[in-house]
Amino acid sequence: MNANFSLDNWKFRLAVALLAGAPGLAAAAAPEIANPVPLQARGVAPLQAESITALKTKAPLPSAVSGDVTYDLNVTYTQSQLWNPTENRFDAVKLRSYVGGGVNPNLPYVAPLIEVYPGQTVRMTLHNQLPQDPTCGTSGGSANTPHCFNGTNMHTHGLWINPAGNSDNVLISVNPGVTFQYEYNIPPDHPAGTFWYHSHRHGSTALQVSSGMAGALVVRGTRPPTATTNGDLDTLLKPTRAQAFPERVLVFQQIQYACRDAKGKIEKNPDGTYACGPNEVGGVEDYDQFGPGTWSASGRFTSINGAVLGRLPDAHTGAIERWRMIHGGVRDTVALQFRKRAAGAPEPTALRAANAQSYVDTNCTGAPLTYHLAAADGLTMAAATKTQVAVFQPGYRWDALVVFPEPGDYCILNQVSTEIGTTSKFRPTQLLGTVHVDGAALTQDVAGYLKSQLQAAAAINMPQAVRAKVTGELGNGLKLTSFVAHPDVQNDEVTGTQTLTFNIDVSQINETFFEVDGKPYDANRVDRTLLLGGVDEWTLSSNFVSHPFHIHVNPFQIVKIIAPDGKTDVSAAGAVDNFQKDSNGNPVVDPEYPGMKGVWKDTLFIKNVANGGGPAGEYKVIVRTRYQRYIGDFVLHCHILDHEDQGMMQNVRIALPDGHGGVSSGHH
Ligand SMILES: [Cu+2]
Repeated sequence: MNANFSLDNWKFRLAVALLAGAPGLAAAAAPEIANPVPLQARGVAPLQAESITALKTKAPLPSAVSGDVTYDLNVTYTQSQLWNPTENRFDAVKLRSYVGGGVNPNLPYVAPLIEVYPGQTVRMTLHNQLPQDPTCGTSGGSANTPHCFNGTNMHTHGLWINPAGNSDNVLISVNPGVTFQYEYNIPPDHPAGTFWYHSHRHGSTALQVSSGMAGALVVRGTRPPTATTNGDLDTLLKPTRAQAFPERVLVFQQIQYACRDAKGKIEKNPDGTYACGPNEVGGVEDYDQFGPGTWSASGRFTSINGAVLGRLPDAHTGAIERWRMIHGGVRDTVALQFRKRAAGAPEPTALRAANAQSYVDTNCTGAPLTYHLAAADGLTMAAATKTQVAVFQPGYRWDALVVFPEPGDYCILNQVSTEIGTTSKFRPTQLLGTVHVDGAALTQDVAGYLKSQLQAAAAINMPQAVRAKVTGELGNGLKLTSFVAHPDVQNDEVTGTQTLTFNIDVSQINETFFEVDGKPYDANRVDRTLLLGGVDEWTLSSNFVSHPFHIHVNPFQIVKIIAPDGKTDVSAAGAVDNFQKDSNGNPVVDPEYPGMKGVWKDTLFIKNVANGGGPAGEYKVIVRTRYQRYIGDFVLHCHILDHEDQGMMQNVRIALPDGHGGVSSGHH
């Protein structure tokens, strides 16, 4: 059968396969990767009507937005299929998923896109329609043993909103049969940017997110900079006649489905990759699917917007595209790189572990594409930063400004990523998808072109009062100073310190403990009480392997990251982080930290590069955060979500000061 990658052809084959009642048997090309379908708001007009297949050009920005946007999401088992490049066919799967108005029935394992403006209230009604779990609540056991997989809740990752009550509260369980309406008041001064949402019920988080229960949440901005205030990057990237600034929203997911034999054991191929027979249905049903090395060993592919090894809508040379990218996976790094594919290369069909790398080596042979990172975890950076690889840990977002300089086909690669949870294993490059580019080749280098095009956009889009300032900043190292949401935390603002150490205690023979500061999570313990209005400097480290730190509510600013030598600040622009050694003892250069100084984030990798852990491999990560506006109880945790489920989490409380230097408690 001749591989044909057109969407219509794929849809036709899918329809035939579904009519035949054997979705697992379809042999067809992988689907086109559209932007996620916007979740249809109930009772109000959607913010933006848009094609699901075409690359999106943003609608004109409204001048002011307020009121409610009301969304409904059902949590339910969904039977569908996922492309399996290893077998060159679709596998039938049945996975817990979010179902809401607008979900693409062919790609159901990515949640719909939610869009909101600062000043609006999102009312999201979550209907848990998963079946009752008879084992839940009867078996006892530790809260840090994953349990009750059909209980759920909702987290709006990165939103700077109230963590309590019916807002961004993850300390509740929405059990099967229960409906709950979350109410997210997005304050008028909330930054615009790329955020996401996912389930966060302690004990089922990894299992549900690895089933695809994650989606993009974009806060759109309409506020240009003024003489006295910074503005939204969206206002600079408004379409002009010369540049449409099209946008892609890309959710990377690691859907680690498996088929099980009669005894419940995961079925595997001789090479150790997960195996599903043509008549079997894959699922994510237990925590033996998670652990160090399990993702790469499974042979599964990181999906983009629910599609495995798909093709993005075409791009055009010279178009400045905003790629809003979200790592919605569970535990493995994605190191994103683009390389032009050799002319005449075959489409990637069967990519068994043995030949997946050789396909990349033979065909994805262009030089790595240079692109620019403009926002980290949704927050616009002080300058657009040139890179050839963006390192995503679970929970990370990067907004990139991508310009393809030449026509042709490009490989989208997860380039030789370090595996989280171990420090010495490397996996081969994984092809995640392709994008076709048409048009004439650029005659200018990408950085110079970007600068001149953004300056031209500033001349049109920026108000007179700030036009010269913004143009000057862009001309001076592509600075985006006028679009940064939070002012730098100054030395004299800091009112206190916090320290945090991740650890995995493997000293016990029968049980492994996942800990923060030497203790597994206890739902009934408040681990830190922080003062509203305070500004803390945190020192973060890991005693054993590396973990992505995530804290809810207030973002933090990276001050410095000290390498295991105790002196090198690897967060500085141009720093070289080569303190990790490969299995031959040679240093490995890690692009993860250099350039992070001053960046605002909500999730950050805390490295330990010593095999076996301990202080010899510890990085000291210094960040600062302000506790503003919101009080209440919430969590910080490792964003390797099976670590979180097993106890690598703390309860955090922000409380009012008592007016006498202490913490207010009760009514006194
Ligand atoms: Cu961890």
